[in-house]
Amino acid sequence: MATEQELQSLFNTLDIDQDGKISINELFLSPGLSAIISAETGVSSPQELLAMHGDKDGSISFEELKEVVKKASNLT
Ligand SMILES: [Ca+2]
Repeated sequence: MATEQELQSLFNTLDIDQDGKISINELFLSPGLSAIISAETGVSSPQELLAMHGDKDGSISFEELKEVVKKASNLT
């Protein structure tokens, strides 16, 4: 379970180049954090998260991430 604030904080930490999107490379650079996001969204791996919900360029925005977490009912 996470609040939107916690999710935003996670997102910012993962978004190393701060372009507002989390890329597959950034997920690989922070395996611990990406595992948390994986758990929050109910998918088995960050890679799957990007494949299912990310943009065509293989990255995911905060809004997209938030939607996925909402659907997984983990956003308090
Ligand atoms: Ca980024």
